[in-house]
Amino acid sequence: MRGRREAARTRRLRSSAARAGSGMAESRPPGPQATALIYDEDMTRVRLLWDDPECAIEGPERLTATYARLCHRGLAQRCVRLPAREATEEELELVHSPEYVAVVKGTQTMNKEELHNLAQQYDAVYFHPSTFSCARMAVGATLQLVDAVLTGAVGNGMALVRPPGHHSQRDAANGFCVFNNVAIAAEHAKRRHGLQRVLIVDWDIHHGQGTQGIFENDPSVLYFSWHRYEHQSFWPRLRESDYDVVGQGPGRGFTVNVPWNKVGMGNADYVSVFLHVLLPLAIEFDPELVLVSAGFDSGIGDPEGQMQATPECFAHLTLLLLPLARGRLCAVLEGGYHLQSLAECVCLTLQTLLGDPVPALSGDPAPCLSSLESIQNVRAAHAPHWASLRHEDTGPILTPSTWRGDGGPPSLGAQSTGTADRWEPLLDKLLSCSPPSPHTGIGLALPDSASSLHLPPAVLQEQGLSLSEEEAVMWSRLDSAFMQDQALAALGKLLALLDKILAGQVRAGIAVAPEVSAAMAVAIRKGLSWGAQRLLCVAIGDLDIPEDLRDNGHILFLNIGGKEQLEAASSPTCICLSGHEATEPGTFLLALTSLILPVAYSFQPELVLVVPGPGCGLRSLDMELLTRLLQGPVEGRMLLLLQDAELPLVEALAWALAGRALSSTLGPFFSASPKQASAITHLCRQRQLYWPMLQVSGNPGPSPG
Ligand code: X5A
Ligand code: ZN
Repeated sequence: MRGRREAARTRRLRSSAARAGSGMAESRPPGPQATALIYDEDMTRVRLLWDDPECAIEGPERLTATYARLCHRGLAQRCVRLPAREATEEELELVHSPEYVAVVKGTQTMNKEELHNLAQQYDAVYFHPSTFSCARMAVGATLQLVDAVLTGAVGNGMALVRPPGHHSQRDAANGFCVFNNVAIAAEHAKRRHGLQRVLIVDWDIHHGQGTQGIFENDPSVLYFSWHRYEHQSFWPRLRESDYDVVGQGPGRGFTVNVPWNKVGMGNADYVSVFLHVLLPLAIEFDPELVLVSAGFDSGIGDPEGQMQATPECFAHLTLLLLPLARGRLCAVLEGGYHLQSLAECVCLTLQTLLGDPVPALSGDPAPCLSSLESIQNVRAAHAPHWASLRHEDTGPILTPSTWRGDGGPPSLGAQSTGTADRWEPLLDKLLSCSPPSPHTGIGLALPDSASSLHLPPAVLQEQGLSLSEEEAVMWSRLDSAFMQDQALAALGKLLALLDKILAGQVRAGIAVAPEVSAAMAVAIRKGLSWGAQRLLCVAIGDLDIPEDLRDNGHILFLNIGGKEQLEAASSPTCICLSGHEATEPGTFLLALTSLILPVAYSFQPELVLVVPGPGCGLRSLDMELLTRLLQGPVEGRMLLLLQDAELPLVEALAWALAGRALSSTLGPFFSASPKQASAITHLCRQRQLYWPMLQVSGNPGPSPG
């Protein structure tokens, strides 16, 4: 019965997606990889009818300005447009009480005075005669998006909705929110689609206490929120927003709160929390669907948040979430009150959902002391509940009293607009810059024998240069007597492809070589001769950096799963996690989030070389994951060097370079062996003074050496 109804819904969705798409010249055809966008002008009808400075920021122009910019950038046109609809009362009651639904329904026929009186019963809420219809449409739009993603009609998507939802509770409106769009969607995904694990990522700058309350006992919904807190002095000023509130009963460990105790948090703080808190737990949880409570009051310039994360930061946050749930991600608008910043942040989020490479993350790649204390505290609070944190000797939880007030009095919260003004000039510069140029494609340097691969559209097949023996010897430092024609041809193709990447004609590429360690040395020499200042080489398996390239200040060499290298321990530019166990799934995922990505984000390379060498025991899924995520810190400029034998990998990795979601979910969690976990922790501590994003606590690390 349910199966049949589901199938009917799928057909409806597919045909409406096709209809919406056919009118637009550049629409991507609906399919598993398409990105959905839902926007309906009807949701601009709700507005504030009386004087209330607190609520005045939540106006219709939030949606119109955002949508206008999406169109201007050509992003809306690349999406599959799905129609919104009004949710049924039955759907609202998945989360809300019938009594509360009736109260909101009653506002349709109220006059201004009655609306005002009702609003007074709640905190920071206004009503309008169109509130009931708009709020039902905000829920309905969210459900349309979730249905489209879960039926496979699209890969991911975004819903631009008003009113927002995450403060709304079973029986109460709160903080501009009437119905809890995302909570209803999570419940719907569980009940109507049979999902067992849903992750909600709430990156709005306010605590979604409504969502937290609805799922506090529920282990099937992992709720993550960061929020401006300032030791409970920022709205909604709740004790239950602190890091030590982790859920109740069977839901213990499934509520994750990261309080920001200072304003001005920036890109490095946000990305650090994702790498060191959210991702390890999310990977262990292995969600089937990711819902993002996508509020952009956490972006720079916002008068509520007073934070400094730039629009590109949201591209990185999105990229970091896409490997989960096979990319089944639904972003649903919550807050965001600086119109230009909001619009730009939404653009970068949607662009990433569409698979475009993410732009560089600006600013100092070091989290501040206050955010490190929050990271330390939330990791300690969750260590009892998650295997991925259990090995951590997280140190004592710092109680607020030991550090409250250090660095000056807590800011006044929403009343102080000083920070926003100070950021205005930077913001203008940031937001007026021309739209990013369309990214260039992928290049492949493959042996002639490699044909009939199913590759993403518009890949360049490198024909190669013909190299003289002298040139080959110069680049490879190998005796030409050992070089066969095949090796010579591969070398010529590799150099030609790298030339194009370095010149920006091609963004990323894959080169296949008969001898990958020689190819790695050639690629590094080529990068240096071109003038690269920061080259990151991630080598997996038994690979060593050639003597002449060691301790070169421009190369950072990361070796995972190779032989023990004693000299490496003392070299700041050589980081080795040795032993074949290092490439087993559990250890590798831990190394990826806690070591590889933090080092890469701290180093800010111009080019990344990824080299699975002899004895590389990584699953192909882990190679896809590494390929997807390591593009973040390098604007997508990545060269993969594969051995001939790895040819079957080429296809999957070409798609990963082109921005496609992973081919499967990450699957059941494996934990790292205690020995490997402590080796990783040791490396991170040892290197955190060089690479600040490795830090996970406010305690200073040892001095290097
Ligand atoms: C959705 C959202 C904020 C309410 C702030 C009240 N609500 N001062 O961002
Ligand atoms: Zn908010």
